[in-house]
Amino acid sequence: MKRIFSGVQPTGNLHLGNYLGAIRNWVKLQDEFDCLYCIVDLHAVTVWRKPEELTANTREVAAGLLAAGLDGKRNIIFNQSQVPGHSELAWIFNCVARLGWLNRMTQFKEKAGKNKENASVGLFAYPNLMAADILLYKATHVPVGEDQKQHLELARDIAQKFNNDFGVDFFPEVEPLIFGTATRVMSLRDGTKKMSKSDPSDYSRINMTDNADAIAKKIRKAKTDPQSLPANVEKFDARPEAANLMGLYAALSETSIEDVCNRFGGGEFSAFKKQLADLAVAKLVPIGERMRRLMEDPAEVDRVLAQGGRRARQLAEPTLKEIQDVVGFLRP
Ligand code: AQP
Repeated sequence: MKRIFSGVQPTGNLHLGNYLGAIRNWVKLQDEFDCLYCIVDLHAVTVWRKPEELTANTREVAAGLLAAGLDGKRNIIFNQSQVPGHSELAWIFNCVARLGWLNRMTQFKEKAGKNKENASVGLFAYPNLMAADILLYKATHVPVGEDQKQHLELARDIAQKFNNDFGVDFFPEVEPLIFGTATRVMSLRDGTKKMSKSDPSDYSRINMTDNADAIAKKIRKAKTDPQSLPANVEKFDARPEAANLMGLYAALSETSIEDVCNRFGGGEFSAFKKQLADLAVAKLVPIGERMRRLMEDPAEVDRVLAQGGRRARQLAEPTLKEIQDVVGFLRP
């Protein structure tokens, strides 16, 4: 059986990068795989969050997933803290993974910044929890963006070391699913920085709840360079903002980047931005409207999450018991 596990942090401001790089692909995968989509609130608290914001963001992300077309019946949609097995398996993996492995994780270095000594232990051990998320359900495939590739490699290493240490063939090999387009949508203010929920500038990202005016304004104000649009991808390295906007057009219209270069290359940014804005509005506004309606009905969102939590626990509990037996924990 092919099983997908994927997660998104409830850190507010779901954006076009989350949609194109992850959620839209998840919607396609639900036809082919048995899928668990998890709102990873345990990961979110590796950085301090206001409790009421964490709760609200969890509901907002759930609403975003449902509004984008994920079916709460066909998929298991839940927030991570409802299933204690994630934390329990993460502890075992804390004892399997080596310090040296975690020291190599580039995302910790980026997120901890200069003041590494002051980062939480949870932020450092984050990849072990991610390995637990995936392996608790013996997921076979994980859709990953560029930035998560290193963590998935680590999950594979942990699974292998666990199997070797205990002389078992317990955890399957997890395969990455990498999608061709929009693996890294960049900030509208700086084409070298990832579009991110936590960027202080709201103009850096298009939020899934932005209305048509906000989307058009953000695209109009997006940073560009003084030249006309590049006619081929060879120019992209030197022109990150043009590459990002043209990449967005390709991803939203589901055409190739070469087609976008052929169609708009040599043209002016202003005319292109109008077309990009129309396209983004057509794709995102209906999702944003559904999302807002769902956010006005938190009971319905909570019902989907509660049902997902129950189903996830049912899947996780027997696996966790088997893991405890492998490790030798007494279950009297
Ligand atoms: N800019 C992006 N381009 C393409 N894909 C992206 N994803 C996130 N940003 C981009 C993908 O969305 C999924 C969920 O991501 P996440 O919210 O769990 O974590 P993140 O990657 O840390 O996202 P942010 O926006 O940068 O959040 P903050 O600012 O809170 O750290 C993942 O599949 C991710 O690849």
